[in-house]
Amino acid sequence: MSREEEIRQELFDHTLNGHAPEVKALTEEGLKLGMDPMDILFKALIPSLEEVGRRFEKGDFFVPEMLIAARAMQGALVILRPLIAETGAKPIGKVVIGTVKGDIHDIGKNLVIIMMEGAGFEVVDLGVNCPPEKFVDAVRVNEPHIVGFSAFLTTTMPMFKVNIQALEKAGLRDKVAVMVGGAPVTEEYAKLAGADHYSPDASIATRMAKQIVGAAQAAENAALTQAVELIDKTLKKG
Ligand code: B1M
Repeated sequence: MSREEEIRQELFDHTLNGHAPEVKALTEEGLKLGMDPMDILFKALIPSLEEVGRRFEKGDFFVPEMLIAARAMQGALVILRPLIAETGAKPIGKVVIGTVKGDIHDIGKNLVIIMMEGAGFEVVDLGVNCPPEKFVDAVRVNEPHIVGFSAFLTTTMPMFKVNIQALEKAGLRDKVAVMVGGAPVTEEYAKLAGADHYSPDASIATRMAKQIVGAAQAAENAALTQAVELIDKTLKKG
């Protein structure tokens, strides 16, 4: 087994057992050896948290174990984040995102943010347990292309619809694309809730966000061309 493979395995085991100092040290060692940050994330840290979830479901792990595993993962994310997210390029679009009311899971949401920032988006993070009014205010103030709702519990998924209704009530629904995601969410559920887009993971969410902004800009350009043509025609008539 190469040292890189050992590091992946050790990262998996130490995250599973919530050993934050080891996870931090292994992440640093892996990077020094030239390991890809995305590789560390998707081949070691995320699979480990998935295993935590499986053990919780089976009753082998309880909330404290989930919590320390999450903390260990977050320590690694602090190190990986600048390597994945900072492009220094001019923002290609704006996104407001938060975890819905009643839900305090944030690792998945934070990964979406890191990858979107890495792709050049300006992201306004509203944190966790975010009430509808906070989403509405942030959309009004920031005028984003996309507002994103994360929900990780079947009991908090209904907040998608509540948030969308709050946007409608505030007259903002047609000004922003709504994207939803989170482990228990499905495409079908997203449609039923009235969302425009659903994405199962952070990288698809980022690709989708680029398409949404591209389509919005194309529509803007078409409207501009139409306006210019109309002015041209009017001037010629005159
Ligand atoms: Co909780 N938890 N948890 N938990 N937890 C889950 C989600 C669970 C699936 C575990 C299980 O039973 N297998 C289960 C939910 C079951 C359900 O409802 N279907 C569960 C439960 C039940 C609970 C509690 C109710 C437990 C209790 O108290 N009895 C409680 C609820 C607290 C609350 O929110 N009110 C609870 C608490 C916690 C901790 C606080 C201990 C901790 C969270 C720490 C933190 O986030 N800071 C925790 C953890 C760590 C987990 C698991 C183990 C890991 C979650 C995670 O970070 N996954 C989780 C099990 C699991 O997911 N397998 C579990 C890794 C992450 C990268 O994946 O979150 O799916 P994910 O994010 C993905 C996609 O979903 C997507 O992209 C991300 C990256 O690719 N995505 C989007 C996310 N947001 C998106 C938005 C988008 C698009 C895509 O557009 C806007």
